[in-house]
Amino acid sequence: MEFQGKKILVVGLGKTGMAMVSFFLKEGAQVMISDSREISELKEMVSSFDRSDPPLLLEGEGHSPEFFLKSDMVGVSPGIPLDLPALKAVREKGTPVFGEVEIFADRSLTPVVAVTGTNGKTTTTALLNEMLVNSGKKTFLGGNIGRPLMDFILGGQDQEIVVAEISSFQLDTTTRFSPRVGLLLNITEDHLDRYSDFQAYAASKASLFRNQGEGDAAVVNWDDPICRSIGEKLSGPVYFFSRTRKISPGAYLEKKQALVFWGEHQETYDLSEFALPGMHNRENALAAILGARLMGADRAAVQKTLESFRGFGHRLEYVGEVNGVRFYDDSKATNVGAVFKALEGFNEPIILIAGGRDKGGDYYPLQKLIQQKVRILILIGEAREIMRKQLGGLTKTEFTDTLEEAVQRAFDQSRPGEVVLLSPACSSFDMFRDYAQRGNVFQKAVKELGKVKP
Ligand code: UMA
Ligand code: ADP
Repeated sequence: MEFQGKKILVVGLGKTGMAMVSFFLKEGAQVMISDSREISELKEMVSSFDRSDPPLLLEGEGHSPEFFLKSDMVGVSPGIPLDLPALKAVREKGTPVFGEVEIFADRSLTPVVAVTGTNGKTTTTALLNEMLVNSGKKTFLGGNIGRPLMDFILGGQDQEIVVAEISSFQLDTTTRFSPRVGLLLNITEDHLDRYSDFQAYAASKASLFRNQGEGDAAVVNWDDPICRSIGEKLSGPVYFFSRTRKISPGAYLEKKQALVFWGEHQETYDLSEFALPGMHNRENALAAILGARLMGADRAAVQKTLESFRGFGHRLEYVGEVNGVRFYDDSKATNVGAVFKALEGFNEPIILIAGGRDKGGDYYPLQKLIQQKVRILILIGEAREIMRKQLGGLTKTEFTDTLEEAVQRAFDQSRPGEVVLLSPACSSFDMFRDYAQRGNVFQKAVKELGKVKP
């Protein structure tokens, strides 16, 4: 891809957009920027680029076809809906539209291990990265996990492996990305506010493998029927992981052990010191072990990492105990699949706090678990009416206006031995900046209830 002297439009000036602007300027392009933020904010954001000749062309407060049509190429950020009228206009004209992963694919020959799936991406990507680092490998960790892959290109590409978390949004704007090893963790309903239907979303995830060739490999969840059917259609080597079936080559969970089969040869990893909660995290561990070993991690380092890895906050994070009631912050559970796994993991009666911004999917898959395990359902946010319609008849259900009130109501009605769980099944943007802020507000409210025992 040639950028020198071209007029390149960057759509969205978040982390990805800022990295793309740096890159295109370095390449000698004339850069245009379009963002929904106010123009004054955009000016402030680009002031660090110190560019007056030729000046950066800015469009604020929206995206107009007129502005877009002035460009020769368009680099879009992952959060930008691809059906934007202005994007349609440039596509009709034949102007190339791509995301930063496409530029990465064009400019890098470094082997990539990439993780996608509806849930568990961040956890698995970080675990796998740690396994490689503990094996002495020099890695670049990036992608949807929070650091654009563009930073690898801008940083001189001096790592030997790129470990990438890849979202479906990122897959939608690349045609050439091809990981040496691709991991597909699971596919359940999410982001249906952006995709036409579930099939389109699943197809986006499957596209992780579309360019793989000789020497590449896929690591795929056998227990997830959609992933399995994608894996079975691949022509290259597939390493399935499963909690229900021993497959060779592949990985299998047997009590507190991970058994890995490489044809004739077998390896065993001890998971008794693995600190992350729930069976889903053991599935993530199986995937990470396979991915790391396929990328050259050594066995002892993989075992050591399983014992030392502590994961991240807001993912079924234990907050503490007040008067015999245990509180868990699962604010990162922004879809039904994650909440399903959270509920599955408890044997105690649960008071569930859920709700937020709806993403267009169904809450029905939670019905059985709500009926079996949730004693009280407290709903907050924009989605509370639709959630009450689909889940409300199954258990005692209430509304509160704030998360703090929800925590207080949960505590007032709780009994010793019960669990209060924040696992929203929705995004946080109706009431909070992001999932982390929502989780922090929850944790603060718990701490204000009284003496919290660790
Ligand atoms: N914007 C517009 N028009 C719009 C929407 C947004 O101009 O219609 C602007 C915003 O004003 C803002 C910019 O676009 O200035 C934000 O762009 P972005 O949403 O693409 O965000 P980035 O900061 O570039 O972050 C992106 C990923 N965000 C999304 O996919 C929504 C980050 O994943 C990722 O960490 C980062 O690139 C680095 O690769 C976040 C995420 O929520 C964590 N991902 C989704 C998820 O995990 O479910 C897919
Ligand atoms: P992602 O990056 O895909 O959002 P995270 O590791 O951040 O994944 O976890 C997001 C949510 O999904 C958390 O609530 C976590 O408990 C849950 N989760 C993690 N792994 C899995 C899995 N394999 N299946 C279902 N839910 C999972």
